[in-house]
Amino acid sequence: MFKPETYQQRRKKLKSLVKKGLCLFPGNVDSPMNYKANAYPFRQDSTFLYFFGLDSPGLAAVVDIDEGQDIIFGDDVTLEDIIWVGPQPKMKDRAAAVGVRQVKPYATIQDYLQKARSQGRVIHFLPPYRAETSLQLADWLGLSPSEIKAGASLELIRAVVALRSVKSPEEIKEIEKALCVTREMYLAAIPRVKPGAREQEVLAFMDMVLRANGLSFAFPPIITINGQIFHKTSYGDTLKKGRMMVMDAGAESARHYACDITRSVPVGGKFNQRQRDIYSIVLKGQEEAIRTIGPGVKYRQVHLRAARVMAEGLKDLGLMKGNLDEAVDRGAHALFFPHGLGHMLGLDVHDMENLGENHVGYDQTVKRSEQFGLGYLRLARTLEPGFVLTVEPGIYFIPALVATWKKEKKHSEFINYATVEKYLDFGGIRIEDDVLVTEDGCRVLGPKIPKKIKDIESQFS
Ligand SMILES: [Mn+2]
Repeated sequence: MFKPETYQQRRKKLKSLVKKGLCLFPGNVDSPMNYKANAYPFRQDSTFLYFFGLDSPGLAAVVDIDEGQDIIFGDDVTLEDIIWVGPQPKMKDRAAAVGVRQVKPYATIQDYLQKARSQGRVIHFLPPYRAETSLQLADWLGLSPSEIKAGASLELIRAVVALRSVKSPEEIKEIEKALCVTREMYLAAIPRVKPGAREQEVLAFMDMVLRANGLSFAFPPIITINGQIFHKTSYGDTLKKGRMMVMDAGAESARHYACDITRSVPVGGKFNQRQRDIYSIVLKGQEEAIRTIGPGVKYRQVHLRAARVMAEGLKDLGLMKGNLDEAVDRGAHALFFPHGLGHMLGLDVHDMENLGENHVGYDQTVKRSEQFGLGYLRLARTLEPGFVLTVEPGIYFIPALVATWKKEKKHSEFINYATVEKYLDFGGIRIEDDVLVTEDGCRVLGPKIPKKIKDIESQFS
């Protein structure tokens, strides 16, 4: 946890942004895997962590704007709990550690909320993403789960997004701690990318570093020689020379801040000419994107800049042709780069995505595009100092997408399908780093993780 003042300050700012009523923050509960006592690893709700810091199931909290007070609802452990899980600090002391003086028994929250409702006060809550939370809110507020879904407070969503989007120095430190461990993970895993190994063996080396540091993954890692399948999270394929291993993974810090790094490594450690060509294009796109980032810049522009630079490289290789400004404007590059350049990063790897991507990554002036590829951009809005985001361009050869576009003669004035078809066994390459927007530009967070071709090759001996 941070200092109590950190949480007090955050709640104070929340009170200045939400005009009246009370803000209700249900914590997460244990979620059973196959029976109640065999639960998934507990992960506290990120917004609850942000305002109240306490990292255990069975808690809820209220920021009462009207009466200017903060309350945590939770129970001290019973003797039975102590027998099974050992002694725990008192709720009163736990609450004090996050600057909260008022603690009430968990069961009293229903009466508290009913009283507030009977007084006609507004109860703000965020859209729940777990069924248990929906049912809990429905029960507390006397609404149906579908009414809960529709009843989330836009005012609270906007306030939370405004606060959580700008990271404080202590939050950035957390992300960088996660990045230090993530670097170790990559240094352990990269030399294992050898022909004959399985993806899961490479993953095991990352896992070992994580566990030895007492941490876990911030999201299910992608460790695959089939990088053209974006969210492939099975690890059974055998590594073969000529394939690129795409590794997209990140540790979550002890205070639950995420990081998100991707490195693409040739199986066997030596880039062949084709891999060198495509890798250099992606790296150039990423470096140019990072150079473009700064306050006041729209992230959609950064995305399009990366796309334009990569299109140039693809044209040099004979994969694209024609007027590239027009090609990028019309979305032809999305054959190779169909996803967005990046997303916000913080307590969640896709930060605050549960509050609605359009509230986090878009604003009044930047609306989501309907174009294939560009429309997948999670973050498009104008950047501000304190934002932390990922920069992750990629080039992929997705056989089904190539076949469909070719058949439709889609963008045939910009794409040399005959040449593209020679790359259908290539897979994909993505390079990702985490970047902090500063007052005058940006800073790549964390220690350096091998990225240049020679630095990757030198990891293999
Ligand atoms: Mn990412």
